[in-house]
Amino acid sequence: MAIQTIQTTPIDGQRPGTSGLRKKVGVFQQAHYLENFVQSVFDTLGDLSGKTLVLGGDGRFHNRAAIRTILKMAAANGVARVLVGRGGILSTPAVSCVIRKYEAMGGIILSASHNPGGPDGDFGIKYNIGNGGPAPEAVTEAIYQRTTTITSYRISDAPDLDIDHGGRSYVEQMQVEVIDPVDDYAQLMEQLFDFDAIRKLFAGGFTMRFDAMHAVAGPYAKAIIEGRLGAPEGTVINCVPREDFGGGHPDPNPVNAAELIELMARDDAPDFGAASDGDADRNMIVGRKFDVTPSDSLAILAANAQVAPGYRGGIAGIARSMPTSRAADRVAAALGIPCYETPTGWKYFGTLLDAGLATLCGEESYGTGSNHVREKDGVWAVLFWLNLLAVKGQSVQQIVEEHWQRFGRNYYSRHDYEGIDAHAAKVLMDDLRVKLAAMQGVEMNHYTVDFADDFEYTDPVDGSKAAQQGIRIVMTDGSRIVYRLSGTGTEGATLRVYLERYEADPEQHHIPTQQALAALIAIADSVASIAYNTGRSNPTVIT
Ligand code: G16
Repeated sequence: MAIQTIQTTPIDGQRPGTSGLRKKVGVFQQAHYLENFVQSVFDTLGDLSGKTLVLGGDGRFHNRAAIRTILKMAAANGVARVLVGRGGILSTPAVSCVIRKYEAMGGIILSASHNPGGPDGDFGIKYNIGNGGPAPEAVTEAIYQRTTTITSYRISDAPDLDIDHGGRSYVEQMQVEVIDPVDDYAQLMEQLFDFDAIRKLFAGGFTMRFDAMHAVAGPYAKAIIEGRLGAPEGTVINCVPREDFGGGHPDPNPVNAAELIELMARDDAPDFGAASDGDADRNMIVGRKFDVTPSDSLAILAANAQVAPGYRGGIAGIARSMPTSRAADRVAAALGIPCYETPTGWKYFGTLLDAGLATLCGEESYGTGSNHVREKDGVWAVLFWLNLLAVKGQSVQQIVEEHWQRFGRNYYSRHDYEGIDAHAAKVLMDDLRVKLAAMQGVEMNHYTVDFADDFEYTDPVDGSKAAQQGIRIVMTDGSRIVYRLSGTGTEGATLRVYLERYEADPEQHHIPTQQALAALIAIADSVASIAYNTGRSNPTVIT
């Protein structure tokens, strides 16, 4: 075995987005592409001697090849030890859990999350720091800067390692420990939730369907929900991770998880439905004939946190991304705790969680989590709901409707225009920015604009700043329209339009969502000239 230094030149476009570097598989397969990025990560981290790294991914196409390369590069860069999930498998929240448990310096996650996989699909890589969470902007920017000046990378010429069986081996001086992907995570879940109560729920005939969408949540959900909690076999479906996610789009929303939604709409539907995404950090919660929005899910878990043993002592605060509905704010106000509003991206929650300011966090994009790890966590959210259902003895619908009665309902929807021309998207956002100053007081469709701005954030813990995080038009009654460009897509641009309206009157809580938001939708279209700018008369996806 020998360590080789390979000459290379910078490759354009390696700036990480909302959550790491995501590109088409073909881009990652180009000579030196992955290596340049990984070497830039190692160069940014500095001295790696004596340090432990965690490594794993969601099992998508190119996962194994990337793991082989990264192990050889880690060894050549002086890393002391790598904990790698068996078969290269570790969900994003499991990486976070393992980093924290074994006090690793950080971890490398191979995933493009909810983006489709396979040879023509997407691949991604991101670095998580020692608190278990995504590297903050300052670190990802330093990595990017390094990719622009890189001239060589180091790699061992050792043969490929067997990662399909547990145990220890060596690459150069570096110890590699192949770990069970599920064990550490399952132990953590057992500490947080009342597994006895959930076991009794299933023993009493409660029925559930968890759609793992052929992605990495499968092994976790199967081992915990069927294995440890006694749900009947078949409760977890599509549970073997496949390199192409079975050809599907592993994004748990009512559009992409249509099979589950159809099942849950039947008279004989299970009591509870759930799904998660490619790397198991997102979740969708569904009742019988009843979808729960991610924003409501966050608010409901926060309002009922004391049902779970891990949160019995109360929660210190809630954090939500700016476009997420303000349902959680009402809960925070009732509990007398703060609610923090951050830019989109889980990385912005890290400092709040570390400082103990927030306990629960959530995003409209089907992400919910807490201070147990530093990533959003799909299986965690589903277990929290199971704990809640077990304690309350009510249906999903009853729990949500009772919540609305107490706090009011925040009607909420997101309209996505996917794969639009990147220049057209920029023009649309630039035009909106120009209009902002003149919008205050303007009346449209019975709404009056209270203020309009481009969201800026100053982290209350470390003072770091983020600008241009979404254009918001806020009405005098608190209704909102928010426009953002996605930071996770790999083709053209995706415009997201977020719509929210608050309704206190329980008599008005059962209007179909798109109808309840119709006036705001019309305003959103006309203010941004969406059809004109994008050439699209309808969104690609409505959630
Ligand atoms: C990532 C981030 C999330 C963010 C989501 C959507 O999720 O971790 O915090 O809400 O992207 O981002 P965008 O609207 O920019 O596409 P994931 O599940 O893809 O890692």
